[in-house]
Amino acid sequence: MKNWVIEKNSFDAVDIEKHGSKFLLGNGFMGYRGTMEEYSAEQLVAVNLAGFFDLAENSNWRESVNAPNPLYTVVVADGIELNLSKLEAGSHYQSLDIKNGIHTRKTVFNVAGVNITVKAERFVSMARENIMALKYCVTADKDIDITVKTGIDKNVWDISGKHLNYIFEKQDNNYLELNCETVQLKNKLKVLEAFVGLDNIKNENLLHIANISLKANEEFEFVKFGGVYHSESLENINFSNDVNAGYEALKNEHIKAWEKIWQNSDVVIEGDAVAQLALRYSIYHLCIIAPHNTDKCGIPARGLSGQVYKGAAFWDTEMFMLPFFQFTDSKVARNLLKYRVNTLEGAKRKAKLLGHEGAFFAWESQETGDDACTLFNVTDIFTNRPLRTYFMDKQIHISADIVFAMWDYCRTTGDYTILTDGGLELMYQCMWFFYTYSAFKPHKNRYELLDAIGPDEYHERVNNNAFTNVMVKHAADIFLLAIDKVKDDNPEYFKEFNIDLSWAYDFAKKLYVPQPNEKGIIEQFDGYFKLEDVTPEILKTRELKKNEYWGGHGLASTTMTLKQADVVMMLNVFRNEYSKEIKKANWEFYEPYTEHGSSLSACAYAIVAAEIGNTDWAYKYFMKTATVDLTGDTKQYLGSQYIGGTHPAANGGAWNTAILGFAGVSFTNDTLDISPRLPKNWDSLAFKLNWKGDKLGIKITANQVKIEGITNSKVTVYGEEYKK
Ligand code: IFM
Repeated sequence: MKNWVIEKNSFDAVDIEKHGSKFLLGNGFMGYRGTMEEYSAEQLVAVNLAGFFDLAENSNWRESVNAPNPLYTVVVADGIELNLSKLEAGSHYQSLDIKNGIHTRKTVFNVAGVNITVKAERFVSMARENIMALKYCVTADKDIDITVKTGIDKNVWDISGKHLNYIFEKQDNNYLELNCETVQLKNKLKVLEAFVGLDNIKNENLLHIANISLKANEEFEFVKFGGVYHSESLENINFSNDVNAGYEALKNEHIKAWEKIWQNSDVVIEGDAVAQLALRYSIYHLCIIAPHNTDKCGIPARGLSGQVYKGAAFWDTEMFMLPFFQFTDSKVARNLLKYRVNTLEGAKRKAKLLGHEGAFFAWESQETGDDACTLFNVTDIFTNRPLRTYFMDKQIHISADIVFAMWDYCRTTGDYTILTDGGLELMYQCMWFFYTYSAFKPHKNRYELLDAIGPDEYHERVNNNAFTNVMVKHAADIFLLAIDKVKDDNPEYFKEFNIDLSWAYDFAKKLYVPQPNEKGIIEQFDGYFKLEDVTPEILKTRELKKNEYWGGHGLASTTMTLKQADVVMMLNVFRNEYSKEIKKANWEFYEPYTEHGSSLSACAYAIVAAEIGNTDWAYKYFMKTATVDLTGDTKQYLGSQYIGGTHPAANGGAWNTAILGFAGVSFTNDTLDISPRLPKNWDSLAFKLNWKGDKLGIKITANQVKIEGITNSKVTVYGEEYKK
């Protein structure tokens, strides 16, 4: 592995699924899986679209739509298709250049005693979001006749059924067009394709077919372009201009767009090449799925690597990815928050549907904000029956996570306009939801949050989950601060909120916040300490079947084994509010019980480990997080539900660990503090941060912190005002 390149020098069919995610391209509008040009649905090719959803006939849930693949290309020689998944190759190389967002492959096939080399390079334009391009080159060591078939592949990989009806297609000489409609809402999708460099073609079933007499050692090369359009982009199609710009010009502007992205988001680690690449790779993944130009969609939990988790956005965005965006690309951060504002009506509908008031945001959010999460979200491995899960109706912390994230965005960027752009209304609706959801216990003079699920999804319907209660308490405080802020900054707008908010003050004051016991441990929820004292290792020995689901009424539910960081997640989020002793006690207590069955877990343990000075563990968990999509070493099934793909929350968690954990970046309302504790093997760590309008350049070495770019903001190092 070079510093910016992920590569693989061999081929094994078992890696097809994993490599589709590992070598993913994307630009926020669409993702293109790391598959070979000749692959089709069976090899899990996907042009996965952000924010475009459908419900297939006879399916239980809506999912994101995969578009037909306009880069499909295959060579046939001596009647044999040069398809890596079916034909043994003499050699094979695949790479992803994460600096420039470029995928390449080089495969040598042997057909009838002739070595035929296929080389291809492709990118999904970061400069023009509807456009992708491919350069394809074939050579042979002896003269041979070949046929090139290239066009739009209508054979689309779908997890839950067919989503597109093909309405009409057009094929001119070097140009193909496929017009589709989604099954449920009849939304339109258009896929265009064009090539340059093929002669004497015949067009058949959306394929250009060219017969070529290849001369020994002469390169035969052509380029092609794909355009994918839906929603607003249908109104501004400029495909012939894009094609006329030419491959190299499109590639150059794409590279320039990436250069701009890395200028703000790169993090440089000296002394540890493996961590460096893993962290850059994580950042790459965040950038290829970011909604750069829209506030109509969130970031799917599996990025744009496919339809897993229905292409929906979870709390993953606010709690794991948003810190990266708010510090490096505030436009994307604002888009993400505005998307939540735009889906507030859906959150209100969900609350109403479940008999609540206010706004209960979707656990799995698609374009309208109605919950895509079903009541039966896991399939039982033993009976193949759907299992009742309570993720949708009880994971209430989601509404508080969003309030928290919005305030964090305001404080770091100094941009509070989101509050008067629907943000304050969102906060109000969320807090009204929590207030009306809570139970007031008169004998204890406190509000409690009963019947909820915290981050640890193995324990459903618990009372006073510490993470949830603390998060909601902060959201309640934030709402009151936001009210004051708007009152000061925008009295005209505030008039709308000049209503009786005494309930909100009372709720913020009296909401029960679980406290550490005499040993300093915070109980994950009421009664957790009374559960059977069993760790994941022991639980594993009780399993009857692989992929058995431990949640619901499953193995973990009566034990202390937890799926993912819960109390430790809380200590990570609110790291300034708990002492080192409390953090240490809880980290050490909960760590043995944590399965890390979710890729969201390790980064919380990494950051808190860094906080308590346990840099070895911090490093171990950091690497687990940062390499998750490189190794592909994650759970692939939840019950019998396939959950493979990329892991954006972990990608965000890797950045968070480096910056918030190792660099020790934290902030209060007006001050950014940097209190580093670098891993022993790192010589230095350098990165950029946007802080209240300043673009800070920070470099940390063993005995120095150097900061550039402070103009108006306040920055401290280990609590002392920074002096040059
Ligand atoms: O949001 C997470 C959840 O915390 C654990 N299961 C997977 C979801 C999507 O990443």
